[in-house]
Amino acid sequence: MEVFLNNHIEIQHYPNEPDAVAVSSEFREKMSKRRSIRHFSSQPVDREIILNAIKTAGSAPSGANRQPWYFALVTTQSVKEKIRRAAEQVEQEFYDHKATEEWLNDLKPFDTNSVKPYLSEAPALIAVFSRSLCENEDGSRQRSYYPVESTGIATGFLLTALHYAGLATLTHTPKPMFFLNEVLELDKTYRPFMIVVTGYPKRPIKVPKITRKLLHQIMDEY
Ligand code: IYR
Repeated sequence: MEVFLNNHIEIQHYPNEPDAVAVSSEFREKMSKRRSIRHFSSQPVDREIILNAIKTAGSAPSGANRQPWYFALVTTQSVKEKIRRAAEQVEQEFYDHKATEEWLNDLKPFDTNSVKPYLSEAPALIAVFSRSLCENEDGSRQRSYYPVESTGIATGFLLTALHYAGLATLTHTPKPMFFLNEVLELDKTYRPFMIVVTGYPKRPIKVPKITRKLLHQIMDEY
């Protein structure tokens, strides 16, 4: 009889999946179809899909299981517009002054500029924050570990879940992003990580022609 630590439970996951290769290949194919979308239709999104995707994000691994993430789901038009105005100011500074020539040149294929209609047109914005200090149930504060790495993983889960449910996404990271704290009235323990824009794409769906690195370009075997 095996002995477990008394704070451990036995689980029955990880069956030997007979079609594992096919399953992994289908998943690869599905994920490879995700594209960053910059034009959204006004078609509403079932809130349940987004809540399920945020729950999925909340199941990500994190340092000492502190779950140091926070998701602000923004669907109120006036709040989206506030975020858009603030983000466009930051982006204007980027395009006019901060970005190097090289950076602007590298962005040319994506046809971006400081105007961000998607921030007010997409049905939902999910502002993702990481927290180096988190509240416990009793209101006391606890430090977290690897908050940014953990939140990055959770955001990957979020994007995957939204894509799996047929929603388009865009990751948007105007820098600096502290305007999110002001607009959403969140204190400085909430560190803005990313804005995930989601909804259905506006048709016809046009995206830049891009390629993906081949396996041998992104891995080696040792
Ligand atoms: N944040 C700016 C610029 C930008 C930067 C990178 I790196 C991109 O991959 C895309 C855009 C913007 O959103 O326009």
